[in-house]
Amino acid sequence: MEKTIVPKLIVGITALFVFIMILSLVYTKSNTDAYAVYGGDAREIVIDAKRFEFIPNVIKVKEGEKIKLKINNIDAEHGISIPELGFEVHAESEEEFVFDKKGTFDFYCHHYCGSGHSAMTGVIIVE
Ligand SMILES: [Cu+2]
Repeated sequence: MEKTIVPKLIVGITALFVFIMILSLVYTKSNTDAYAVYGGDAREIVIDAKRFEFIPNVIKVKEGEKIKLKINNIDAEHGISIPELGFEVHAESEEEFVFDKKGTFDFYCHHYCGSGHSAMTGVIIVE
């Protein structure tokens, strides 16, 4: 009896371990993309804005990708400006952009929001 239970236990524990590993991999993957919600033909990226940071502050997009940038103001009115590309998202709004130029582009808050306002920056990497 014991001879058959032990190998089954080992197989069971191994299967459970593999299952947990796969789950954690899936979770890690989805967590890095926590702000991306796929829908329609544009990929939606929600950026939380609060004094004095953007979360996330590094955004990766693919060249030619259509993105719906949405700003979620947590404490005050903030905005997103990508001067090099001529893109702007105003407080409590969303805009769609096609990123058709490869490179790294700085973005800033363009609503004055206090003493640390100028520190509210981030980058969009188009690859
Ligand atoms: Cu701001």
